[in-house]
Amino acid sequence: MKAVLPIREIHAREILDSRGNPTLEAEVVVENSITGEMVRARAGVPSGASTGKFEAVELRDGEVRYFGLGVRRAVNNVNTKLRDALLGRDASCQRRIDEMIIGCDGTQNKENLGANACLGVSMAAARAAARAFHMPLYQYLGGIHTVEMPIPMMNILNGGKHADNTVDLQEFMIAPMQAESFAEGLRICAEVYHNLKGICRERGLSTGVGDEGGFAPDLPDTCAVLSLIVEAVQKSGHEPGKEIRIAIDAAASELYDHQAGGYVFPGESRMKGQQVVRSKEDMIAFYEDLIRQFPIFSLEDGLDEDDWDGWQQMTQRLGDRLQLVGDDLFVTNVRRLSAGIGMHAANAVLVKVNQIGTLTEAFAAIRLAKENGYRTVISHRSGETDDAIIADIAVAANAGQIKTGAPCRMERVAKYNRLLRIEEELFGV
Ligand code: 2PG
Ligand code: MG
Repeated sequence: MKAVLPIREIHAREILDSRGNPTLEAEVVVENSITGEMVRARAGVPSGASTGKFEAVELRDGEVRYFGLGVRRAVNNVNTKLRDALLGRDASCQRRIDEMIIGCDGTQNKENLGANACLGVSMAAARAAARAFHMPLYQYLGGIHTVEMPIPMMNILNGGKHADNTVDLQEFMIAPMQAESFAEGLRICAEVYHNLKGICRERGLSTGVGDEGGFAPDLPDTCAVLSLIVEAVQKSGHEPGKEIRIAIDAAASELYDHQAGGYVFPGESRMKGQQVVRSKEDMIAFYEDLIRQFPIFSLEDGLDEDDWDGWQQMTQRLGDRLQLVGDDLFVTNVRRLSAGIGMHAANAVLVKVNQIGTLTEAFAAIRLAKENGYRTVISHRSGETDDAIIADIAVAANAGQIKTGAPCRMERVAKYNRLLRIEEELFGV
């Protein structure tokens, strides 16, 4: 069959991400075989800091330049191998394009070409196809199924690997539970963010921000963080637990210490002058205590990525009261997700396209989650570009939730702004 949108050119380059590290940007040119029109689109690949060890491989050069973080090898793989494999192929069939990318790489974890190379091309091809059809990307990806805007999980306070403060858990987020629209929810959360800044300033706490734009003050422990957030919510005129609820990404794989045989909290240890280590049982009890005191509805990566047994226990104990999101645990990988579903580990999945390396595989993970009653949260990475594709994906997949940082730093805000435009297009608000 003649290609509807034959790919005419593929090109990648090295650009910088929001942390000043190199990442890959890909461009795909397609020809609309009906009109003869040539259409070009590009996509930027994000990059994590608290990376799960089961993620697809992000290919880095390991040379002196950029402290080893250059992506010239991945760029070269796009400009040679992927280009050769895909020129002339039909961009209007994303599944086939992605299968070819996967086949060209030939490994389980994309270590050959690099998930960064694969994803750049996968995303740019989708965007080029949408553009060639004169369709918004969310509509191209989701068709007539696009019916729902995601609820934002807005990060307002950073810790862990995303900041140099004493806060041990990585992300503290707020979600507007009763907002009439995405735009209204965004306003509510942004106002809380500003009030949190005011409170920090009044208390002499730092108002500098972490990698995802949330504030990053030194605080004694997790309860102190949550109390501050509750105060900011109240100051904004909202009832914590009703209009606004709290989500945490503990990123516990980063805290787990094999030698210590448990989860080490370095910041809390420093503030208390004694080493704080929690076993998996302690961690579950710790979360249970937190949800008793604070209106937390969602907990991501509460335990280590290898601790299936702990995840099962935690899900049994807290799963009826809490959304338990697997990020490093599942790494957007259908194999790990189906294992987790079989074990009743977690009840939601975080979806990061670069953890797996193609759009088709990310959508497969979303589908599998939904079929099994697991909730889905589309997510940015701590290292981002100005590419807002996750906004389109969240809408296309009716994912329900998106986490994309603070309303601060343009690489985060770009996603929120894209969602505002999509909402206007879809629902006229
Ligand atoms: C996470 C992400 C995004 P990173 O752990 O969920 O917030 O962080 O991109 O550093 O893995
Ligand atoms: Mg996470």
